[in-house]
Amino acid sequence: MNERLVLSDEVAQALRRRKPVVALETTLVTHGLPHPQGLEAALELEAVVRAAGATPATVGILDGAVRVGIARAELERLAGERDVAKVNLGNLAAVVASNTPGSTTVAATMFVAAEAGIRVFATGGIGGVHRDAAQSGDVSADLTALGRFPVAVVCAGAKAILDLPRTVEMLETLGVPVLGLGTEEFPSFYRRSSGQRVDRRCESADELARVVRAHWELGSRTGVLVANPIPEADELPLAAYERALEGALAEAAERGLRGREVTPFLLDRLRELTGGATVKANLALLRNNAGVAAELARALAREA
Ligand code: PSU
Ligand code: MN
Repeated sequence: MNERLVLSDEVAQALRRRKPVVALETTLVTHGLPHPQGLEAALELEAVVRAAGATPATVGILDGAVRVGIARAELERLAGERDVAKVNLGNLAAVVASNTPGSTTVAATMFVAAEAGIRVFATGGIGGVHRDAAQSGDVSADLTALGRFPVAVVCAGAKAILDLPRTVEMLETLGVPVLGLGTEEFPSFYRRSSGQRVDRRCESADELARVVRAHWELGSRTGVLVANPIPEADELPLAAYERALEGALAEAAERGLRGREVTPFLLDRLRELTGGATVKANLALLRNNAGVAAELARALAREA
């Protein structure tokens, strides 16, 4: 393989033995959650994946290499360092070449997972088409990656900070199947509903695995999006959430924020404006997604 891509012994062995492996991203650790909750979340997600019978492969960039499966001390290092780069498809090479630490977004993690031969990946919510995309042109590279790399991404939909109808349209344009686990609706991260539809409702990990497998066996090389809604008990109350969202979006516009800083800014303002409720919801949906991803990886490994 590729010497810039360093697999931990555990991940390498699991892949060699065709055991179920679940990739995990690190941007949510460094940019999506406040310190030290990001680190705690990363460790907890690894534990959830293990408890469900799969091997976690947390992806990050350290010492000039992309690491697939990072040890606890390294994760602590990444979470503890300031100025960790948020890495997507465009700046990956620059961060690796400059020997600076980086955390991988959904886009970069999908790319790395595909290169490493990992088929399943759990995150919180994907990036998508931003609400002001008509002016700013801001469309997340997560969508590009979904259209390009054959990895099943388990998420709670896309954050409602985005333009969800246009995000769902774009997934269709890219030919990415959107499968709802126990739902017909595309979830909106902190909420179970969005008014948008999924392509197909599935009731179990086995059913998800059948569709995912069919997609790739047909010869498609795109990703598959598994939309797993936040548990009902963990949803944010709608009114409080909408108020906070309005405030956060207005502030981002006022400050003229652009590019990679937009999503972390909005997440952080939502946290402040809801008194930490968004972080609690975020952690709940992350755990939920890690569990489903592990089950999906196991179902895919069984059929292999
Ligand atoms: N979901 C979360 N927290 C996050 C993100 C997603 O719960 O921090 C991150 C993911 O890493 C995703 C990125 O890839 O935000 C999208 O950023 P952008 O909109 O700049 O593409
Ligand atoms: Mn963007």
